[in-house]
Amino acid sequence: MKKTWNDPTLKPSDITPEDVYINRRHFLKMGAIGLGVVALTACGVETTKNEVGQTEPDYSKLDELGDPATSFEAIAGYNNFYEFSLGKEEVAPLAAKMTVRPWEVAVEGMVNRPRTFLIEDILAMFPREERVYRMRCVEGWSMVIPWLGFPLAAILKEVEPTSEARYVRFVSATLPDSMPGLRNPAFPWPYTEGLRLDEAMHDLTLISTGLYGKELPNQNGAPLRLVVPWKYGFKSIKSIVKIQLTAEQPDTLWSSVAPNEYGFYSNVNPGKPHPRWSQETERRIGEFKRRETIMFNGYAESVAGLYAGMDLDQYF
Ligand SMILES: Nc1nc2c(c(=O)[nH]1)N[C@H]1C(S)=C(S)[C@@H](COP(=O)(O)O)O[C@H]1N2
Ligand SMILES: [Mo]
Repeated sequence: MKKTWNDPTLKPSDITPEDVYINRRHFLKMGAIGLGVVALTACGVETTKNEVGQTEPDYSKLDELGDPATSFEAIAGYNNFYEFSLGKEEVAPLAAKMTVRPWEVAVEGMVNRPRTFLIEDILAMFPREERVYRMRCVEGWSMVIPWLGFPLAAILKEVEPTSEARYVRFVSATLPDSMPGLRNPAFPWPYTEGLRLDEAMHDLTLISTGLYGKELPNQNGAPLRLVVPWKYGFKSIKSIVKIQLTAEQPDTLWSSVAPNEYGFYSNVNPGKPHPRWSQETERRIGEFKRRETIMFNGYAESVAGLYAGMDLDQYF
């Protein structure tokens, strides 16, 4: 029986038959290598501003679907971080001026043991592991990123959420001296995001403090950012200074800017078009051809149960 896009038991294999999947991957792999060679021939070995999206993926780091990690140059050179700039390739040079030490993160609200952690405490207390995750931006591009981090659940357990806590709210730093984008009045700064507590406690949900085995580049949200791989990229809030446990669903920056376009859940869902564009396909940075977007970004087996019985058209 054919499953509909919002069937919580949907798996990637239900959407793309395995044989098509493997052939397409093989084709794309060859395409990516081809592009890498073209880029080298045309522009020399140095990675220049205009070719970050064409640098070769790292075939020594694969996600669990067998896809290679996007190049470090692209991950650290093509960024959304509106506190700095709306220009993806302008973010990294501006963010280089952000100071990420000292850094404190307050974890507070409906918890028994509120605590302000120094970034050094966090690095010492929570052992980090590498997780190779897909990241799918709501704009229609994606990357595969080898994060270093630890489950958000570890830090939440440390502060002991009370029985009334239902949601987690996250707040980014506002550093006017280094973040010229804060002067853009189109956005209600600070950048805020939120998760339901069970989403926040899910083992896939990470606090990342690094990537490619190194410290997090500033432009990727140093010194610590959220990573929620089954949701659109904007949920993965950067440079966090506050984590609050709440009873009510928190407002988020994007849902207050455009509530009809960016819902609280924002699960990757190829069947739910953005009001202004389709979400059925995506451009994997470093690849030539667009590929199909997968329900819950390919993590349905682990996370669909969180939304059992929910109408994903209403709770988008
Ligand atoms: N504070 C903050 N967090 C943010 C953003 C932002 O503008 N400000 N952009 C979001 C969006 S739209 C995406 S796609 C990802 C991009 O993460 P990356 O640059 O590490 O790939 O960060 C998200 N987190
Ligand atoms: Mo995004």
